[in-house]
Amino acid sequence: MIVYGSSISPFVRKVLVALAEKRIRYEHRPVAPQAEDPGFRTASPLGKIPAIDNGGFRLADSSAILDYLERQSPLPALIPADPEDAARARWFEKFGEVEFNRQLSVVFTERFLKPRLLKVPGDEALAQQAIDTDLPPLFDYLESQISGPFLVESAFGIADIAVAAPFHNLRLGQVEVDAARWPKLAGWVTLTLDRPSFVTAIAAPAW
Ligand SMILES: N[C@@H](CCC(=O)N[C@@H](CS)C(=O)NCC(=O)O)C(=O)O
Repeated sequence: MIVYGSSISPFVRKVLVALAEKRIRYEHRPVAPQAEDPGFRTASPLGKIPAIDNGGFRLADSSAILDYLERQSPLPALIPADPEDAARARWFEKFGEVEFNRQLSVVFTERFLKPRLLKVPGDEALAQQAIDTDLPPLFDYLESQISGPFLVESAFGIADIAVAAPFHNLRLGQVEVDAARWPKLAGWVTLTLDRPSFVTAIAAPAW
């Protein structure tokens, strides 16, 4: 299987973590969004990362890809069998992708992407607004939901993958969860990002 996309993307990271958890072998091509690579553009009609090509089966979108991987290689299960747990896992996946990603990408863009990669100044006021005002309610919510090592059920799965993946981008924006204010969240983030699958995904080439 070929996986397209820079590991700096939280969505690509989701796919790399799921592949590592399921011990599926892959070839990583760390292309940037909208890259001209013809194989990538066929797999990703909108030019977004990630995308995969599994022996000619091409697919974009991290959620669609994780669904496909789950059906192709059911073990270890990353989507719970119980209907309510599965629904909650999906909720957390969407929460990670939409609400959380929207706020953290402000921090990531202004503090990392612009100054470090695009070589233009970032807007620190925008980053600070996200850190001081927009992210804390989301952290409060996550703190209220954590009662064990995993977000849903008694096993690691897509909820943990999708919500933890963006936290690495926050780290790149020099933001760590304040353990005094959000102790359960801080512990869960550290535990999850320290998993071998996350360590491998984070270390994968960005370009
Ligand atoms: N829902 C998609 C989102 C993918 C996405 O937005 N990726 C970003 C990079 S983090 C991208 O490729 N953006 C380029 C663009 O929107 O043109 C997924 O889960 O894969």
